[in-house]
Amino acid sequence: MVKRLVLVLGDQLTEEIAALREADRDRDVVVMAEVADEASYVPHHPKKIAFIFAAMRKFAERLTDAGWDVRYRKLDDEGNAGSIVGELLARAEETGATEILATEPGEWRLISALEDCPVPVHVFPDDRFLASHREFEDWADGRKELRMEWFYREMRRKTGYLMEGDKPAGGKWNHDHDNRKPAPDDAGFSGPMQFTPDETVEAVLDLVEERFASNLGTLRPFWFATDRGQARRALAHFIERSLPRFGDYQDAMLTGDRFLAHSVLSMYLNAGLLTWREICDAAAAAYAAGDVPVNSAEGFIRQIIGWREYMRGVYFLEGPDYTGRNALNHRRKLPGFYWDAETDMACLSHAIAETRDEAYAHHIQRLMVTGNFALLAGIDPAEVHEWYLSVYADAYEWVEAPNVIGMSQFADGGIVGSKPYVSGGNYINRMSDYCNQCAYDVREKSGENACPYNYLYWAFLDRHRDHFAENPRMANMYRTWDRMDDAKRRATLDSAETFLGRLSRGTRV
Ligand code: FAD
Ligand code: DLZ
Ligand code: SF4
Repeated sequence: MVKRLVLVLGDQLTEEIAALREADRDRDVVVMAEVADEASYVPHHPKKIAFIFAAMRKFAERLTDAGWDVRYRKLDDEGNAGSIVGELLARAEETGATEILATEPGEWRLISALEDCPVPVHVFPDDRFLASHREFEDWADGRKELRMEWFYREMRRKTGYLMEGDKPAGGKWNHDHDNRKPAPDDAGFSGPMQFTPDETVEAVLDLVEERFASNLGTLRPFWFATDRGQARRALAHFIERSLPRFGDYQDAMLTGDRFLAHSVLSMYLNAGLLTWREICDAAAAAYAAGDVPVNSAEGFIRQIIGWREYMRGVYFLEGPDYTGRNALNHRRKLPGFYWDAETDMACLSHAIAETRDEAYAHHIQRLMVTGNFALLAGIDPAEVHEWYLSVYADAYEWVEAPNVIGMSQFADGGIVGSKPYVSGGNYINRMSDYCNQCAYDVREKSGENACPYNYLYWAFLDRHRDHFAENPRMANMYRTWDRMDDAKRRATLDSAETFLGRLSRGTRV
């Protein structure tokens, strides 16, 4: 019988992936490849590349042990074709295969490359998600607004998580209001489980060190889980140690603690080492056992069956042009400090330095520090998108783009968010300990020493009045702005202009 090739990508590392389920172990050949195109279409963080390569190598070994014929190409193997399609064609020639089985990639870029492949590719839906494309399209069809909250409630009903009959456990669907505590000085969070690199990981670290030395990011120490067994231990550790306080401190930021009570599981989940179901089952079981309060269990499960599924739905619903949207016509270049953390703004310097060291920052740092600043400063969303896609270990376009283009930069014109996520320095001051070590003064509204978020916030609203003045959720802010006396308004706008001028000239800010 003619052999078929089975493509397994670097974020499809599970025996349950559709193409493997459809394949025949006795007949078909699995193709996995570390390739230059995937490793460099954006300048990925070295930890992200190392994580994916190490997890790919271990998964290939696991498939081989299970009896599959796996043809694995390392990045530095002689004759590496440099692209996924190139590797597929080389394997087709080698084996005589005339058909390829694949699972839908998570980026339009690669979906279209497979469509153009000269050997026919049968693409199966990626059913590692709770909602299929069809289900999301049906939900979205005819709605004026695609609000996550309504989608989430459907997913709660569908899964039965935290349901008491047809009512939500704890009496309400969403416990966000209880999840806004600033972190105490010494909350003693235990952080994610860390793993010592084994021989496979060390070999990958050496390769990445040699080949990707100029990419932003610290490679060592490297402590990520790189196989399913380790990822399962990291999950158990999180459920026991951190989930009970996840809700309370979900939005907090603390200089001395990079992870607080966050799970740091997104890279494992997105790469296929864990499933959404096992993560949510574990959280729901901990709640049922009385080990976790409802605000933590609900807040956590919402992120996964709500936000994560919703973001994927939006990416595939909106199509390949989504990443190019720029509803607010923002054109400024991304400041250099996003790459080296060299800024006097303590919040940005911390969030970016942590990103550089860990290929990780938690949600509020991504949204309200780096994202908020980029939006207030009018940075080109395409540049913001490329930065986020590069620097986080969990970043693939299907989840990164709707978070950045939609939720964070409002560049989709309000599909993901009904209003832009912007705030002045007060929000950051309330939720963190950054401001008391900052060169700027969060209480000052204008002038050289004032916190830049403060005046940029009003300048943003003023600049985009046409866009937002009619938005009922923003009417209060415009009233406050309009009530300010002229001199104060002028000083605010002057400060913003001076600051943005310095930013454009590349002067340190
Ligand atoms: P936790 O706080 O422990 O949350 C639990 C899980 O919920 C996460 O592991 C993740 O799978 C899921 N989750 C939470 N929020 C979201 C969300 N908004 N969208 C999708 N899933 C969510 N997440 C990514 O997985 N990849 C990205 O590239 C990415 N880019 C982002 C860019 C911006 C500007 C923003 C604001 C958010 C982004 N997120 C992204 C969402 C979120 O910040 C990360 O999922 C989260 O910080 C990962 O850390 P964690 O595992 O400790 O999450
Ligand atoms: C992100 C990534 C990287 C850095 N390298 C590889 C690779 O060498 N081989 C591979 O199969 N996949 C890699 N990936 C993940 C792909 O980029 C990912 O599958 C697509 O972006 C679709 O989500
Ligand atoms: Fe950030 Fe402003 Fe606080 Fe400084 S004062 S840390 S710039 S919010």
